[in-house]
Parts: sequence; structure tokens; C-alpha cells
Amino acid sequence: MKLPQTLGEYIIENQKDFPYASGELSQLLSSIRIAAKVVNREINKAGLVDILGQAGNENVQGEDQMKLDVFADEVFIRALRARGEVCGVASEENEDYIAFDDPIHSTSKYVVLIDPLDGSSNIDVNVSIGTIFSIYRRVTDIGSPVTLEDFLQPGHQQVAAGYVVYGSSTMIVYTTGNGVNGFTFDPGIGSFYLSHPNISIPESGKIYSINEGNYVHFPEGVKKYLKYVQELDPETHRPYSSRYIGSLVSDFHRNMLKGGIYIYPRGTKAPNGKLRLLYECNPLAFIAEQANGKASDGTQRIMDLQPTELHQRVPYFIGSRKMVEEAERFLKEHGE
Ligand code: P6P
Repeated sequence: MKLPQTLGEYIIENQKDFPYASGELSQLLSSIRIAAKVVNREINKAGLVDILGQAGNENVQGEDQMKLDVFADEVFIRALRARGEVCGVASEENEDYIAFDDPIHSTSKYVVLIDPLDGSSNIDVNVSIGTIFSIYRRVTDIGSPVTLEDFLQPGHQQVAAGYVVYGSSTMIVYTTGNGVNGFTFDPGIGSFYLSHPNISIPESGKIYSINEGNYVHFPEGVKKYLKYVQELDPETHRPYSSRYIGSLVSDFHRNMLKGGIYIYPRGTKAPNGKLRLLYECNPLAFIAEQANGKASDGTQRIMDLQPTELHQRVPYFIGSRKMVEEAERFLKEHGE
């Protein structure tokens, strides 16, 4: 039996397709691969060691930082600093970006934005969680210190993006602008193997993912859309099924494979929505579009939004193209 291709083999074989094919992006993706293995190991034994519970401090979002959040943040930043391709990292867990401003890194070409452990509230209850990463080529002069401008780039400038989903199995799914491929981890061998080549999101689906507990806070257009998907109409396969894990990476991954839409809209509780543009919405939007799906803020393409701050939040509609377009029509007609 021929073993499927490993992630390492795939990266090397396809680096000719990477923009600025210099091998550096391959090295960068390999450092993310290694960090994912280390975080995966800790998550898999999280219930066994005293690494759970509150870290006793808060992140910039004002949320209690779980110890695994802090651990994952340190692992990914250490892995990215260990090689020479990255000159700075911005992370959900750190208020400001981290500049790698030693002589070796100041000539590096890339910056990385990362949500090291998304869905952390699920850690204690053994529900799947994820890491999301976004990679840009710096825009300021190589050799000069990295600046905020290097991080505040619109999503369509990304050179690569991906996520790790730590679920019933651990997977890395990523794109470099030439389609989307998924790799499943074999813990017995310690390698990721190509398991989901050329992922494409069904152009429509029957799953919607939203926290309906916030219904009273939603814009009228979202309320009307929810009532629409819940109506009985066998011809259009309604009512759709509601599936909401409370972990963006897991909900997005399921909807990408089966078809569906994930929505985190603006509301009175979250005036701009909850999800962060730079290290949650943009990377998954890049993947969604590369898999023939769509991602918007309800009116505009997510990857066209010009970021103004590292941790800014935006309303988020992502998944099957026709479902996102359908939801956008309700917002246009009834208010966003
Ligand atoms: P709520 C996790 O904190 C997260 O950022 C996403 O992973 C998830 O989809 C969302 O927030 C859940 O938020 O308000 O529904 O609990």
C-alpha cells in the first residue's frame, strides 16, 4: 500500500507554486507544522495534567486566558522565531505585535498573524478547538524594523493562510492561493498526511451555524434570515439544520466539507460582531474563496476590508457561496 504524501513532501513538491518561490514560505509552513504537533500533544493530554483552568490573567479581549492559550501562543511564536523567514508576529493573546528585530530576522520577508487557540472556552469540556494563521509579505523595507503597517494589510494580500483543527483527529488545512488541501495527523508516526486534496465547498448547503441565544440582539435582516431557514419548504430543503459548536474552526471546517454557513453578526451586545478581522476572518476567508466559497461582513467582501487596528472585530458570514449571498440579500432588504 502506497502511503499518502506527507505535509512536508507536499510543501516541498508544491513550493514552485508559492508566490516568491524562494523556499522561505516552505520553511515557514514547516515551522507551523512543528508547532501544531507540540500543541496537539498538550491538548490531547489536557485532562491529565494541571494545565487547565484559568491562567489567572486576561488577554487583550478581556477574556480569561486559559493556560493552554498561553502555552499555544508561546509555542507558535517560538517556532516562528526559530527560523529566519518571519520578522514579526501579531497574536490574539498579545496586545501589540511582536517584532523579531534582531539582525537575522530584520531581513526576513514575512509577517504572521495568529489566533493560537481559538475556542478556548471549550478546552475544559473536551470539545474541538483550533489554531488559525495568516501570512503576508511585509510591505516596509526589508532590513528596517517591522511596523504596524506590515500587519494592517487587507486580506487579499495574504500569501498563505490555514488552520489546525484539534478534533477527533488533528488536521492542518491551508492554502497558498492554489486551492485548499487538508492533512490529517497520524500520531503513531508523527506525520501529517494528505487526506483531503483540493477541497471545494458545496455551492449550497443545509447547515447554519449561529448563536441563536443572541437573537434579540441581531439586526432585523439576520432575524428575517433565521426565520426563513427555519420555514418548512421541502423544495428548498428547509428547514436547514442548526449546528453550532462554539468553536469557529470546527464549525467552519464542517461547513466547508458538507456545505453550510457560519454567521457571527453585529448586535447590540457586539456592535461590530465578535470575530477578529486579522487573525480569524481574513485567513478563513482566503481558504473559503480558494475552495469556491464566500466570506463577507454582510455587505462587503471580507478580504477587501482595510484593517485599522490589530484586534478589530467585524460581522462575519462565511461558507457556501449561495448561502452567504442569500443571507446578504436579507440584510440588504431588511437591515444590517
Ligand atoms: P459565542 C471562540 O471564543 C469564538 O471566537 C469562536 O471560535 C466561536 O465561534 C465564537 O467565539 C463563539 O462565541 O458568543 O457564541 O460564545
